[in-house]
Amino acid sequence: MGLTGRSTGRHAVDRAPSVCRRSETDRVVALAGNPNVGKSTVFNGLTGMNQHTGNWPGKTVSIAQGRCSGREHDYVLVDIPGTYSLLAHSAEEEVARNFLCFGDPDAIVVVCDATCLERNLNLVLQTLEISSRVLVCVNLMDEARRKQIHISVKRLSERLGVPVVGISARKKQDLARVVRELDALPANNNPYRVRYPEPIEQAISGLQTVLEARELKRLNPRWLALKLLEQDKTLEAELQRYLGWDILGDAELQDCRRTVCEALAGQGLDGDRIKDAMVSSLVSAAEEFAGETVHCENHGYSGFDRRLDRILTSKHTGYPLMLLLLLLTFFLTITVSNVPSGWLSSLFGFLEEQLTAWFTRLGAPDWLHGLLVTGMFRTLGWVVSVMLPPMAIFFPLFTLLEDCGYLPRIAYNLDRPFRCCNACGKQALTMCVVDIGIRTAMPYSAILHGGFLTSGRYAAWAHPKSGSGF
Ligand SMILES: Nc1nc2c(ncn2[C@@H]2O[C@H](COP(=O)(O)OP(=O)(O)OP(=O)(O)O)[C@@H](O)[C@H]2O)c(=O)[nH]1
Ligand SMILES: [Mg+2]
Repeated sequence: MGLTGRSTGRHAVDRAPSVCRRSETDRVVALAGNPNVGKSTVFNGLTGMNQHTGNWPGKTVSIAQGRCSGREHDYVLVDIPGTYSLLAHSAEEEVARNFLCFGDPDAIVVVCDATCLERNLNLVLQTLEISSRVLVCVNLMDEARRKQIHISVKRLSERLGVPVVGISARKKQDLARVVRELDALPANNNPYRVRYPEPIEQAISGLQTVLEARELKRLNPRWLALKLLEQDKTLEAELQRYLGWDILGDAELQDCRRTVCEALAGQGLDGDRIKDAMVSSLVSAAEEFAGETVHCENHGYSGFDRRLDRILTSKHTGYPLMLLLLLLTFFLTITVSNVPSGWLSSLFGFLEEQLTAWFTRLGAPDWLHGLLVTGMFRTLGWVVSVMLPPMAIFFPLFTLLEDCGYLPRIAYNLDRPFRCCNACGKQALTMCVVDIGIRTAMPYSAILHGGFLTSGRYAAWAHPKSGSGF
C-alpha cells in the first residue's frame, strides 16, 4: 500500500475488464456515480450479491458484475468505481471512464446523491455526452427528506431529456422501480447537450464533420471531438485500442485538429484553458439545473459545513490545522497508548508469575515451563500489550475523523503535493494508515529480534528465571 509503483498511475488500473453475458439478449448496464452515493448498495440490492468495489488508492481498482432480471430483459449489472468526472484524474476514475466510454454498456445508470445533487449533475451531464441510454437514479432520498431538501424528479427528467427516478437504495420497492425504468428505457432519448463557449463549439463541429466519416463503433462523434480537443494522452491510448485503427495517425483528422487548436489558441484557449472552459460550462449547467429542481427548506443546513470548509481547506489555516490534528492523533496513538500498554504488560507479568508458581508446584520440567510460559505465553503477552492499545486508539480516532468528513479535506489539501509524485491526495490517507501500521508493528519486529527487551518498560518483562527471554 502507500506510494508504490503498483499503486500509482497506470499499474493500479485493471485493464480491459470483460463482461460475462450469458446470452446475446442480456443487456449490460453500468452503474456509475460519484463516490459514496450508493452504487454498490443498488448493485447488491439488485443482484443479491455482497460486493464492495475497492476504489481507494493503494489497491488495484476494478469493476464488479452481477445479474438481475426485469420483466422485459435480463441484465448484467456492472458496479464501477466512483468518479466525479469523466475527465479522469486518478486510476479509479480511469477505470470508470474506460468502462463507460469503451466498455460498450447497453445503458448507463447514473446514481446521484440527493443531498448534493448539483455536484452529481456534473457527471450526469458528461454521461449524456457519451450515451443516450441513460437512467438517472437520485438516491438517498430519505436523507434528503431528513435535511428538508425537496427534489422535483419530474422537472429534472424534463430538463435532462432522460428518465429520472428518486429512490432510497435500501428499500426493495425502490429498487424494483429502477428495474421497471430500465425495462422501459427508450432506445433513443434526446438528452440535453451542454453548450460550450462559441469557439469550442466551432472547433467541435469542425472535428465532428471529419469524424462522422470514420468508423467509430458506438462512440458519439461530438463527444469524441471534445476529447480530441482535450488532448488527454491516457484517453487517446484507450481510444486507439478500442477503435482498432490508428486515429492519431489519421493525417486528415490530425490536420483538422491542428487547425482548430490553432484557431482556439488564437482566441486565448490553449492547453488547460480548453479544459477549464469545458469544466466551467458543465458546472454552470449543473448549477442551473439544480437551481430549477432542488428546493431546500432549511437554507442554513450547509452553512456551517461551508464555513468549516473555508477554515479547514484554506491556504493559511488548512495545513497548520491538518498537521495539528494528525500530530494529536499520532501523539495519542504512540505516546498515550504507553499507559494501557504498561497496564497490560503488568497484568501479563503478574499472570506469568502465577503460571510459573503453578508449574513449580506441579513439579513440571523446565523445558515444558520454557515452552509454554516463557515461550508462548510471554510472546502472546508482549504482542497483545504492545500492539493492542495503539490499534484500539488509532482506528476509532481515524474512523471519527472519517465520519466527521475531515479525511476528504486532508485529501483535498494534499492533492497538489501528491500530484508531483504522480499520485493523488487520497493516497495520503493510505500512507497514514501504513505509517501507523509500521509504528505499531515496529516494536513487534523488534521483540522478534530481541533488541526491544532492553528498552523502557519492556525490560521489566525479562523473567527472573529465564534471564533475557528469547
Ligand atoms: N440512508 C441511506 N443510506 C444509503 C442509501 N444508499 C446507500 N446508503 C449508504 O451509503 C453508504 C455508501 O454506499 P455504497 O453503496 O458503498 O456507495 P458507493 O457509491 O458504492 O461508494 P464507492 O464505491 O466508494 O464509490 C453506505 O453506508 C450505504 O449504506 C440510502 O438510500 N439511504
Ligand atoms: Mg461501491
